[in-house]
Amino acid sequence: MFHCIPARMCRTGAALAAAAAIQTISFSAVADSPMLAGPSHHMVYEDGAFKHAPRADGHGPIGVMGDHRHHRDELMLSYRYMNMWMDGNQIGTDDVSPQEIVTTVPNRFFGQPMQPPTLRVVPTDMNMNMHMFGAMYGLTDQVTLSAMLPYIEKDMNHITFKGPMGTTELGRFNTNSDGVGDLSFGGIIGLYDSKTENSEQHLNLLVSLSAPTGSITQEGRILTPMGTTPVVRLPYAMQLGSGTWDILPGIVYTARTGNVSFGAQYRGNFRLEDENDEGYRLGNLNQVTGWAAYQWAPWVSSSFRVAYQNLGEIEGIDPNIVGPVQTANPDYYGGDRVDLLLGVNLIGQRGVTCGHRLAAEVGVPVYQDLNGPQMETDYTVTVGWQKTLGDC
Ligand SMILES: [Cu+2]
Repeated sequence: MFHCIPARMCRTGAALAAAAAIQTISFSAVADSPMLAGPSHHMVYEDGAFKHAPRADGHGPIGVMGDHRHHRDELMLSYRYMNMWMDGNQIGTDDVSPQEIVTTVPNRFFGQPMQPPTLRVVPTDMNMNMHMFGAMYGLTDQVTLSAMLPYIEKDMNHITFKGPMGTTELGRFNTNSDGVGDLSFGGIIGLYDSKTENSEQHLNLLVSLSAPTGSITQEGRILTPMGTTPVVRLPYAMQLGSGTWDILPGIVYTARTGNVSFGAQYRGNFRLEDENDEGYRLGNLNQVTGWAAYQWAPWVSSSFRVAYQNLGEIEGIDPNIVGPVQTANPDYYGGDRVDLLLGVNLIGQRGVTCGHRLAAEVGVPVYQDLNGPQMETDYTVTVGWQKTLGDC
C-alpha cells in the first residue's frame, strides 16, 4: 500500500499543481494497483475483467458539467471548446424581421437626446466561442473540488436603419469582444453511491461560486442612424462576465446498467448581489437536463440529451449602455429554451491514448420563448478533451 505515502503528501499539499506533480510520479510507480482506478472505471476493476480499461460512458455528455466525482487525490484536467450560433430574432415564440422591429418596437431611451421613438439598429447574427479550461481534484472519495475558467470570444453583426423612421438601410456593422470570463470553483459532494457487478448509481450535490473576473466594460464602434460612428460601451450580450458573485447549486443523478446509462441534472445560477459595479445584475438561470447513453464498445459511447433552461431578465441598468437597439434594453433578455443534443464519447484504451477522452455534443433548440425582440439560438457545439492524470 505504498501509494498511500504520496497520497498523504497530496492531501497536505493544498496546491493543485503540486498534487499533479506528485500524482504523476505516484501513479507511474504503482500503475498496477487497482486502488488507483479512476471514476470512469473504478466500477470495472471489481469484476476483474477490465482492470485498467476506462469506460467511454464513465462520463456524461461533454456539455454536462459536474456529472462525476473523482477518487481521493486524482487530478483531472479538461478543455472544452463551445460554440453557439444565433441568427434571426424572435418575440416570444414568433420570428420577427429587422424591418418589423425598427417600425414597431419602442425605444426605451426615447426622450433622451438623439433617441428616436422606435428601435433603429437590429442585431442579425451572433457567434460565440468559449474555450473552457477546467480541473477536478479528489479531495476525498466523497468530495471532488472543481474549477473552471473560460476564455470568451463574441462577434455580433447589425443593420442600422437610416434616420428616426422608415425601413431604409443605412449600413451594417460588426462588434466583437474577447477575454477571460468568470472563474467558477466549488465542489461535487457524493450523497449516495451504489454498485453491483454490472450496475451503479450515484447522487451528487453540486455547489460552486462564480467570481466576477470577466469584463463588463467592453467597448466597440457602432453605426448610429444619423451616420456617426462613436465608440460606446457594448450591450449586456457582448460583455464577458456577470459582474456579480454568483452561486451555482445543483444536483445530479447518474445510473448505469450494463452498457446503458442515464443521467439527470438540475443546475442553477443565482446572483448573490443586487447589482454589479455598473448598476445591474443578470437574470437567474435554472437548467434541467436528462440523458441516455449507450456504450457500443469500451472506447465509444453515444448519447441523446434533452435540456431545458429558464433565464430571467436583467434587473437594473447600466447607464453607459444606451441606444435604439434591443440589446441595450435589460427587459429583452432571458426566456425559455429546450434543446435536443446528440453526443459521442471516446476514450483511449491503451498505449499513449490510454485514458484520454475526446467527446463532442451538438445541440439544436426545438423551443424558444424569448423576452424579445431577442436573437434566437440556432445551434450549439461542444468539443472537449479530458484526462485524469496517471489513470493508465
Ligand atoms: Cu473529472
